[in-house]
Amino acid sequence: MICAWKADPALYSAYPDPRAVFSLGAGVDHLQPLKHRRDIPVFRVIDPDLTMRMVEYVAFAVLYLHRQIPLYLRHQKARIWNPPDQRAASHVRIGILGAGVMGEACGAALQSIGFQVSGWVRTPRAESAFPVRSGRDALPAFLANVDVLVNLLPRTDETTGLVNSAVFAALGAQRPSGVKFFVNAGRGETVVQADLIAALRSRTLAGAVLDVFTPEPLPTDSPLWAMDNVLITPHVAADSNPATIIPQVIRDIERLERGERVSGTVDLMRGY
Ligand code: NDP
Ligand code: OXD
Repeated sequence: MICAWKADPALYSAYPDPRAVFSLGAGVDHLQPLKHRRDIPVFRVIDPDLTMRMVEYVAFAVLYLHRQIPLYLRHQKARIWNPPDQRAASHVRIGILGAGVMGEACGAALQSIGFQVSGWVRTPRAESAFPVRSGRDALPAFLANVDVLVNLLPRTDETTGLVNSAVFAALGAQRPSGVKFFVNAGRGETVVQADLIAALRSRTLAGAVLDVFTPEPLPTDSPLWAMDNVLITPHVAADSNPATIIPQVIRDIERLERGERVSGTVDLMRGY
């Protein structure tokens, strides 16, 4: 069995017939070399510690933008005391692109603060703490009711480049609030980075908190570094914690040995 995180693809040639492969994170895009090996069961981490780290990050990012912290940082530097208007959370619509394990938890946490939350997924959802739309056809209606777009999509063939200028332009169309924000903690490749930069420059997006990029590390000459309406973090939204993850992986391996079902099943052809 192989337990891996962004392993050198040579590993998979050196050990071509593992009984199972475990991703030591939530994402599985690093396992693309195994995409056509339908015979190998692949699992990924579903860990409450990892999920809560993402909840912390997304709650922080949304509140940072919503409570105008960049403005206060600028004012503090200039010793300016100038209280601006502040919207209530209940007037702000948060949209979670990719309301999966992490997105559901983030959405529920934001809802408990008072934000209006909705989500977008691939397959119809029977039950959720907040309204969830599914499928490409439902994307425009989802975006039309979003002021703060939180991207937690995995990188797959379908999601690569999905978040583009049309998506940014469509935000909030239903009841324009004038202020649109973007948070990305999913994968950089799901966003057309040039479109994101243009949207931030034109103030189509008032601000963004970004944890993931194409490529990573973000090159030092990327315009994103110097933008006053952008906060950059170096892919740290939710770090895998060996202390919580390793015992789970061991338990899952033992379950497999006994022929029992293991959660976190991945379909690499689907991409997540
Ligand atoms: P899940 O697999 O539980 O959720 C993924 C969600 O994305 C699902 O709701 C799925 O829909 C949706 N989705 C996938 N493809 C599409 C599509 N084509 N159209 C619409 N919706 C789609 O993953 P997690 O919530 O555990 O993790 C999400 C991602 O977060 C990871 O894949 C990883 O890329 C990223 N991540 C980033 C970290 C960081 O530190 N920045 C840390 C951990 C994860 P459906 O429900 O219908 O299947
Ligand atoms: C993950 C990550 O996918 O850390 O777990 O990005």
